[in-house]
Amino acid sequence: MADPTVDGERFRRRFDEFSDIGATENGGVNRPSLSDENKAARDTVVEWFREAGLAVTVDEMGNIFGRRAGANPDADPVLFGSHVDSQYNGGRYDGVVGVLGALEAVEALNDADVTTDRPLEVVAWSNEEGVRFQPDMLGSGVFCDQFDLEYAYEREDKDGKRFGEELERIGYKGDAPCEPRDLHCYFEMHVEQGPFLEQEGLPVAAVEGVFGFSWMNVTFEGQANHAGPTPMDMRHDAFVATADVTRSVRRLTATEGTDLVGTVGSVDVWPNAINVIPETVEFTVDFRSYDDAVVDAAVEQIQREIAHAAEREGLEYEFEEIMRVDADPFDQSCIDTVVDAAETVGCEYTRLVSGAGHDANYLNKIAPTSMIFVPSVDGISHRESEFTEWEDIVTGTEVLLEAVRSKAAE
Ligand code: HGY
Ligand code: MN
Ligand code: MN
Repeated sequence: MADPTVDGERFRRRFDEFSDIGATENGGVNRPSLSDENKAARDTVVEWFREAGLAVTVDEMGNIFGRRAGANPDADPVLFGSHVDSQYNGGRYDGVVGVLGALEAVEALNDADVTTDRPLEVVAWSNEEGVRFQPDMLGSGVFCDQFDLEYAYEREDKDGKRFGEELERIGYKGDAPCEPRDLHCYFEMHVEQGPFLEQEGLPVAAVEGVFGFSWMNVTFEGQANHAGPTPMDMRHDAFVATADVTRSVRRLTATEGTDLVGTVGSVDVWPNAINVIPETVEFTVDFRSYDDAVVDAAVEQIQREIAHAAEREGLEYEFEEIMRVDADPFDQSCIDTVVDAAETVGCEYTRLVSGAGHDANYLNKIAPTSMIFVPSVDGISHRESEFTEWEDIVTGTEVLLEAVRSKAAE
């Protein structure tokens, strides 16, 4: 029996075909969660999973599983995958490399006619990005008991469309229960989305954990008025307060000795007119650190800054923390398995912690978990120009295949 080998050309043909779904003219993709483009991507995943002989199941959150029988049908499966929803005008690699890489690993086993002891399951999680429906990692979050199904179904996008209705509309509100079940372990291959692997000139990282993070929604309510005759001391300008808070976010991240990162990424101004003082501004704050106490302190501090900014400008405000996920180290034996797999493959590697959130954050709460990173050129992600060298993706897939085989033999 031949040793299973990754077929980089087959994988690349698939990846290029997949990149055409929801392609943007600047080389990215626009496949936000539960959009028609996301449905087309899902349909392709289901078709390719079936072609690879996998038994496909869709659960209540639209998570797509493809199961490959093992010699020991009752053994807890090895689960591996990622997500295929994208940012608005995002990159082609984020998430997709992990789903199609997992499929390629299965195809390599099929070609070599290898039956693993444990069953294998490949997965494409719903709503990982959290840009259309917050919070992110919603599909894996319900699967790992971090959110209940009703809460998820009620999440609304900016047009007031509900997650549950949109899931039904695209035909992916499955019957399988979306709840924790026994898994032997979980692996996720993903682009690093940062600069370190490229700076080190390395093709692979064993991921030792993921930053914890908080997502917050803030609304300032001031008073629209004429930009001309309204004296400055009579103004209640919601955008000036927003700018103050944004500066505070940046100042907090400059605090000595922490790895805190902070972003004000989404800002909606009303009425958003050149000659009208902004009345309402709704914006988001995203804080992350590998130390939960640092995120807690930042969330506390920014709430004080929001209250002060509102008071200075004479505004009302609303504050909601829409999501909080704790930093967690991954399972040491899964990390070691990734390291051993890299050594078996014969590639250089390092160890990293992820600043980006992943479905693995939540899987790590119900099963031993680790991740495999491959480099992001110029550290770019969440941008159409996101790029990873194909040979690095092939190397990462070879490491994934080895790690999965090793755990499936336990
Ligand atoms: O926000 C994140 O880190 C991920 O892209 N959902
Ligand atoms: Mn991702
Ligand atoms: Mn992402």
